[in-house]
Amino acid sequence: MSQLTSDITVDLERCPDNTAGKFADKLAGTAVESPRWDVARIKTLLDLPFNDLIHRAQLVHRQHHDANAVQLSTLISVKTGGCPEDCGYCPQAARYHTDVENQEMLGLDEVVATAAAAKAQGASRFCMGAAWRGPKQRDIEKMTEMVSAVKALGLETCATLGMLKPGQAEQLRQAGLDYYNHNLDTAPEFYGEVITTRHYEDRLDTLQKVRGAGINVCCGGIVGMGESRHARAGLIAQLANLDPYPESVPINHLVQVEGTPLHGTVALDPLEFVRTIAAARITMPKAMVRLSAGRQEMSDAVQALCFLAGANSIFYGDKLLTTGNPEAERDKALFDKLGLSSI
Ligand code: SAM
Ligand code: DTB
Ligand code: SF4
Repeated sequence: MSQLTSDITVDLERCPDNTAGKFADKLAGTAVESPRWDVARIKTLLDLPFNDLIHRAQLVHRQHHDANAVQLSTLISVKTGGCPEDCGYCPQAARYHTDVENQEMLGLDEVVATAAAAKAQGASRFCMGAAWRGPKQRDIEKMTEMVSAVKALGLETCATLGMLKPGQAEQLRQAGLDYYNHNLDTAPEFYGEVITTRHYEDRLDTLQKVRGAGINVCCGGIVGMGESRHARAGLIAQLANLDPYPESVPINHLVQVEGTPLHGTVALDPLEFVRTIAAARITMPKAMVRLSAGRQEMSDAVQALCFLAGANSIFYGDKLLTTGNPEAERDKALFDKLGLSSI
């Protein structure tokens, strides 16, 4: 074992759960909480020989999860297109010319029927997304009806509606919302290359509102936007150092959509994506790590490596919000091939 690898091993054994780095540093009589995972430590993880990294991720994964169980989550876009924001990856931003057609908010019946069908297909979680900068009060009222009705079907509920104003998270919680998805998307250093109409701080602020209302935090990012490995370490560090770290961490691979600024970005080596999943698993042991957007373009072999690296949830159903996702039949065949069970 290399010196580097054995250092990391020692580190992880000392800090097997979300306690890494929580050692008080008594300097001049002042107790200072050191960051639990600084960027350099995560970069060291990402730089490990691939087999060592995956081995570490498997050890952590098996300590906290059933290694052969993967949660199925279905997505619905309850309000599509026409978004005022400028997220460089997003086909729903009004300012980019993509094939996405704007759609008014869906009605309650259609959402409930889609959720019931997803449950019948085996999904246990249902995530409702809207192309908003943030919801207006009348939107929240409709959303709370949807959340209650989906929850009543016995599904875990998640919503991703953009930035929240004071009081909105509480209303969603009261309706039965289990998780709120709001991604940091990338490292602070790269963020400005991708989005200018809202700031990193705004995102952290919404996450705090979600946490404050007692809703589980679902927060992750996108890989393959032209960022460096150092920036991927920076994203994972931001997520892992949230206190507590998110219960749910979606790792998306950029889906390149014609008309968006990030269309044409040089493709990322798929093994870099797998490494990012492994780093998420190691640094956030108990979280659900979700292999999210980008699976349609991934081989079965790369997806299998993602599961090996600690991913334990996928989006299930032939559409994400506006882009494609593998057909349910392809996923069933993949699960059979890998001996995975769905939860
Ligand atoms: N409008 C809300 C917001 O941005 O918070 C909620 C919906 S937004 C589409 C949810 C997340 O989807 C984004 O934060 C981003 O991480 C992800 N996403 C959007 N377009 C993507 C793409 N082309 N490839 C990968 N992930 C994407
Ligand atoms: C997340 O992190 N990924 C999902 C979910 N949260 C809402 C969204 C992926 C969207 C991919 C592009 C699209 O289909 O429009
Ligand atoms: Fe709007 Fe969300 Fe797309 Fe950004 S990611 S443009 S906020 S829908």
